[in-house]
Amino acid sequence: MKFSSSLLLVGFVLHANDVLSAPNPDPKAAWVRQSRARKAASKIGKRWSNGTSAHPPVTSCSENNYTQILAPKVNVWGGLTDVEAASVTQWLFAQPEFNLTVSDEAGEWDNTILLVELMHPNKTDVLNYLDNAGPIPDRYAHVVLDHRACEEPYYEDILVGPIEPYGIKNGTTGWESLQYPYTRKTAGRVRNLDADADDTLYSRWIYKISATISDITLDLWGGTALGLDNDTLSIWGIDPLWQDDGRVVRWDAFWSNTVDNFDTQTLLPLGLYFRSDVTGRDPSQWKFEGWYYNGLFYETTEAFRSAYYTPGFAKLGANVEGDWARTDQIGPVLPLDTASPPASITPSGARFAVDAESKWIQWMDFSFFVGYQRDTGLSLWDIRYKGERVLYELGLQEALAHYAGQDPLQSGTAYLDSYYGFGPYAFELVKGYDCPAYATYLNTSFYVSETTHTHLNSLCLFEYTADYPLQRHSTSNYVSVTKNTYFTIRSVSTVGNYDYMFSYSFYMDGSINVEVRASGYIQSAYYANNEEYGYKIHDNLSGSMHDHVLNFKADFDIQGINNTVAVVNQVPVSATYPWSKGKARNTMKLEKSYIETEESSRLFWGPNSATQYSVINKDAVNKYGEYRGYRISPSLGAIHLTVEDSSNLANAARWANHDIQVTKQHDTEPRAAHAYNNQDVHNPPINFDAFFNGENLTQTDLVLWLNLGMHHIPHTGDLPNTVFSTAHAGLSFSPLNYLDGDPSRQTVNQVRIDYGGGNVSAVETFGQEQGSCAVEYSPVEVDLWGYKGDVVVRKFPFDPNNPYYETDAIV
Ligand SMILES: *[C@@H]1O[C@H](CO)[C@@H](O)[C@H](O)[C@H]1NC(C)=O
Ligand SMILES: *[C@@H]1O[C@H](CO)[C@@H](O)[C@H](O)[C@H]1NC(C)=O
Ligand SMILES: *[C@@H]1O[C@H](CO)[C@@H](O)[C@H](O)[C@H]1NC(C)=O
Ligand SMILES: *[C@@H]1O[C@H](CO)[C@@H](O)[C@H](O)[C@H]1NC(C)=O
Ligand SMILES: *[C@@H]1O[C@H](CO)[C@@H](O)[C@H](O)[C@H]1NC(C)=O
Ligand SMILES: *[C@@H]1O[C@H](CO)[C@@H](O)[C@H](O)[C@H]1NC(C)=O
Ligand SMILES: *[C@@H]1O[C@H](CO)[C@@H](O)[C@H](O)[C@H]1NC(C)=O
Ligand SMILES: *[C@@H]1O[C@H](CO)[C@@H](O)[C@H](O)[C@H]1NC(C)=O
Ligand SMILES: *[C@@H]1O[C@H](CO)[C@@H](O)[C@H](O)[C@H]1NC(C)=O
Ligand SMILES: *[C@@H]1O[C@H](CO)[C@@H](O)[C@H](O)[C@H]1NC(C)=O
Ligand SMILES: *[C@@H]1O[C@H](CO)[C@@H](O)[C@H](O)[C@H]1NC(C)=O
Ligand SMILES: [Cu+2]
Repeated sequence: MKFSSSLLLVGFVLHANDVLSAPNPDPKAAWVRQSRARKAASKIGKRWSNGTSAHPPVTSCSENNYTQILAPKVNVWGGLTDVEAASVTQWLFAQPEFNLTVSDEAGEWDNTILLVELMHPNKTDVLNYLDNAGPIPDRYAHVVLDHRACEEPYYEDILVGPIEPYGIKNGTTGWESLQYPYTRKTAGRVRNLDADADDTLYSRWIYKISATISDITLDLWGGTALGLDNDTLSIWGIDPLWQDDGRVVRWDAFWSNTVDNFDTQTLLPLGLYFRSDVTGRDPSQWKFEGWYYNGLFYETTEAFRSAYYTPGFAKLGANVEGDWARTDQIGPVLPLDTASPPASITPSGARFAVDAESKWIQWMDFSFFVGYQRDTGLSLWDIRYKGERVLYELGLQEALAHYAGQDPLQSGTAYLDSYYGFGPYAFELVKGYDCPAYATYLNTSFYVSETTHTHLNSLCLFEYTADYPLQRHSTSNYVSVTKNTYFTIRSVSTVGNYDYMFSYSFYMDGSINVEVRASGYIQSAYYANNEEYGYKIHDNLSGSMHDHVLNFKADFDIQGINNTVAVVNQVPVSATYPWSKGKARNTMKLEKSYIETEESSRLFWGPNSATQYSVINKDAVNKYGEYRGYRISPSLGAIHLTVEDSSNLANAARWANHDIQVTKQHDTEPRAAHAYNNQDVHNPPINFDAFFNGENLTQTDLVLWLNLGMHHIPHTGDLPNTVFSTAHAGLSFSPLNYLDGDPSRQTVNQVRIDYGGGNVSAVETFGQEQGSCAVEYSPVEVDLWGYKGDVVVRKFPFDPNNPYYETDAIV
């Protein structure tokens, strides 16, 4: 027999509408039915709980069945349906002015579609829909075209729509250049520096250069990089390309190839670099501009060659793959390590409700919608606490990894990862490893090359009980303790060598945490001369220093849209008081102020954590007259970029140099960065600086732009992979005078034990049910052989019935 508490819940679907407003059917009744069902389940469970009787094998302890629910409103951030995406794609191909070629058949001189996804509607329209029963905002597709059938290739952002239900209707649908979300008003176009990257760059440029020194590469490393099957070396370089003085300049470097399936290449730099001016699309106009090796720059190949063959020339050793670079188990097995470690279970099944179709989630007193985009991946919308909106939007904007080094490759590297996109690389999560085995998983989708790829099980939802209580107190006659159970939604994006884990967690005390962790392979540097930029971490390897800075948008709406940022500073003072008889006392006090305008709204966390920032509403006071608000503080360490006025980035990441920045909300400023900011760093589509134009920030709709990250100086412990335990950062949003007391007192998952004289007189468990299930631990519940990778559905021609499996990689 296989019983399941949550199985008993199957059959009723809660309408959130009902929960939130409509009286019929009675929402309470629904929850009562649910709780009866749970009670029944736990009774059945108790039959098996004494552990002595034989019980059938069950898996109910890891049951992940959530309560099915219907979202109160359409998820206006949820993405296009397959039919919508297919009809927009078909419509685009029917417009002669775009001159489009199907991606699979396109070369470097053809126009293609890069993106078709749902355009987020304007906040005003959404609030009218959510709060005032206004109409659902019109749906538009955000389309990115890659115009390459021209001398000066460019990306173009356009809007297509409105999209009628079930797709496009000829005649009513049109397109327009998308400009309003960008600070640069140039017809929604950004130049494309990578149009020739696929074939021309390598076959006609890079391999020709490496061929000129293949004698040297063979002598130094016993290999070549010529674009042949027997290559044992690879060549790649800086990102973004140098864009100074109207020129486009690359620095490339040689790397050893991996020798097996492990993704070790970023650990295998060889220390030889070359510079090319690749301005324009005509390779005959490109210029080779020199070699750099072991601290010396050679302007010509002849100069390098003649130095190389001069007696006494120092030939540096290679970085060579070995077990040190592979992630598999290595070394003696630790004591008892082959035994199974502790695992968490959910004795009453999942305690949350999900509309899997609309991606609307309810846990305890929280609810939110899930959004998903190519550039930035997971985002959360309309986050409500106790029925009231706290955040309109919360999500990643951009992630920067800024390197430094004496060599041009490290010095020139400053990845802006939304260029690659967090959506396309949010791969399937590994059950029981990335998230608890009992977690609930949702799929995410993104558009690529006339298909929609679905990452199966790429979002996980779960409750977890922390290893420490939320509250406790002991006295001589009682002890009171509360469990710290929280709810998390998580995704992991592997953008190239790095794996970013994003977790949004909700707590019983009303707080919301944002956490980022980084793992995967570091991008390392060749050791020579890099002592001031990292540690020597292997034979010829330097752990190249870099800053990870990740920008998040937090559009708070505390008790309405009109809010103010309060600053409370704790300062040391020398003060006299009426009772101190004229004698000054060295003590401390609070300095309270508000952020007045955008002239003073780019802020840092204060030294000694002595500055409290909060978003408050001056028109909403609690019963003691204090402004209700949410406090914003780092929970795991939050940093900004060390580099000032980066030579690599210029205006492309002006968001990175502060910790917390506040602007007035505008539909024209929905994002801190554009995915193609790295294509034109001096004049990017979105220059964050332009958001700051002195606007008044008193009791108006505010957006906070918050940076998370780490100063990463890799050490030997980053080999083979960086570990999530140290590469992490977090922010906490917690209620500040928001309620009249601590909301966690509402949970029944606490206990009070009265005792005295060695005896317990009462154990108060507040009506908790002892959820029970038979624990017969059997890892078959997590079927790791069920891991699949991505599902792809072709959009042009639309072929919804023949999905296939294919997972893209990124180099
Ligand atoms: C354990 O539970 C079984 C089934 O309910 C019952 O028959 C048995 O008496 C119980 N044993 C003890 C020691 O309580
Ligand atoms: C979860 O519930 C669904 C019905 O909503 C049911 O079909 C399914 O078998 C349940 N899954 C498990 C693992 O109990
Ligand atoms: C359309 O694109 C093709 C390449 O796909 C190009 O050869 C042709 O010149 C383009 N036509 C126009 C009108 O730009
Ligand atoms: C959204 O707001 C922008 C800026 O005000 C405006 O240009 C645009 O037309 C709006 N979009 C819709 C669909 O109303
Ligand atoms: C719209 O027009 C295109 C040609 O311009 C045609 O191929 C397509 O079938 C039409 N679609 C509908 C829904 O009428
Ligand atoms: C690689 O292959 C090419 C031709 O296929 C051959 O000429 C060359 O010698 C080979 N290189 C090495 C290092 O084996
Ligand atoms: C590179 O590593 C080799 C050992 O693999 C060592 O002999 C050599 O000295 C190293 N070179 C440098 C510059 O550290
Ligand atoms: C995820 O996609 C798979 C394959 O299309 C589907 O079977 C599954 O039901 C989806 N999961 C959810 C939660 O929608
Ligand atoms: C917000 O404040 C502005 C003035 O700054 C006011 O015009 C507007 O009505 C307020 N909105 C709400 C929803 O209170
Ligand atoms: C900002 O607006 C508020 C309310 O409208 C006003 O009291 C305050 O003086 C303004 N601040 C500045 C710096 O203009
Ligand atoms: C505690 O219990 C013991 C017996 O179990 C009894 O002798 C003693 O008096 C009790 N003490 C108090 C303070 O009730
Ligand atoms: Cu790092």
